[in-house]
Amino acid sequence: METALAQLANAGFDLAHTFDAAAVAHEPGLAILGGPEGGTEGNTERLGIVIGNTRALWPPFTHALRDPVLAREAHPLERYTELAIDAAFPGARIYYGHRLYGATYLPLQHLAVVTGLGALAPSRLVIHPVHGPWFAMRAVVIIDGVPPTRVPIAQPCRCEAACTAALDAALANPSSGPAWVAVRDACSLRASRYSDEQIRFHYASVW
Ligand code: B12
Repeated sequence: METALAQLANAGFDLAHTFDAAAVAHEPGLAILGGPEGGTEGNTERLGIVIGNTRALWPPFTHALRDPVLAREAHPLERYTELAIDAAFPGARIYYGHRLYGATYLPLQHLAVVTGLGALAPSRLVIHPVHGPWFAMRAVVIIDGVPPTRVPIAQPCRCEAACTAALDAALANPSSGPAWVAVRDACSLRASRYSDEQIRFHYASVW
């Protein structure tokens, strides 16, 4: 697992949060993580890992975009994510945040909250204790192993009225990229803020 995670960190996926996949399988939308055995206690394939990234993604991803095949993809970041995670964990069960399973996405925000990766703020963004709102969750990998016990964490940021005001402003103007960036910027934890270039890329559809 360490080698696979080091390989992913090199590719810019520098967050790996382990949890017990069987323990969360009863949560809404997360039954799929329990696996074919339905997440029973005897299931050994229950070490879940949320793979994510911070601003560390940007240099390796922009380097990879020099490949014209990747650059021509409709969703190059999604493709880059799949290539990197599939290569790091060949044969593992992998669930991607951008793919539909049945009719829904895997509810990664809910998973992050119940496993203590972060806490949900009034802005409805999950806040990481170090990176604040400046991180993304990309996939969940399930492998054999002994999982840790995780519990939800307390909200790590000071939520001033600015946080909800920024969300209300964005909801009133949902096609405004800058309004959605302001929701993240309203958080008191800002040390890991993405570069302007990375922000523009992630908010391109609403810029
Ligand atoms: C679908 C989706 C969207 C849709 C929302 C459609 C809708 N409202 O119906 C769109 C494309 C608009 C979107 C936008 C954004 N999203 Co979005 N989105 C998702 C996705 C893929 C699935 C959410 C889902 O359906 N969950 C399942 C349902 C059952 O759970 P739910 O809690 O009811 O889900 C709702 C909320 O998650 C909400 N939502 C989704 N994104 C955001 C962002 C904010 C700020 C808010 C208030 C709500 C919200 O939409 C869902 C359906 O109603 C998740 C990744 C994942 N797999 O979880 C990312 C995710 C929730 N989004 C995220 C982000 C950051 C954003 C953006 C702020 C930035 C961006 N460029 O992606 C923008 C905000 C702009 C906007 N207009 O909302 C992050 C949140 C990270 C965090 N720290 O909490 C996630 C986890 C993706 C990631 N890579 O980390 N998103």
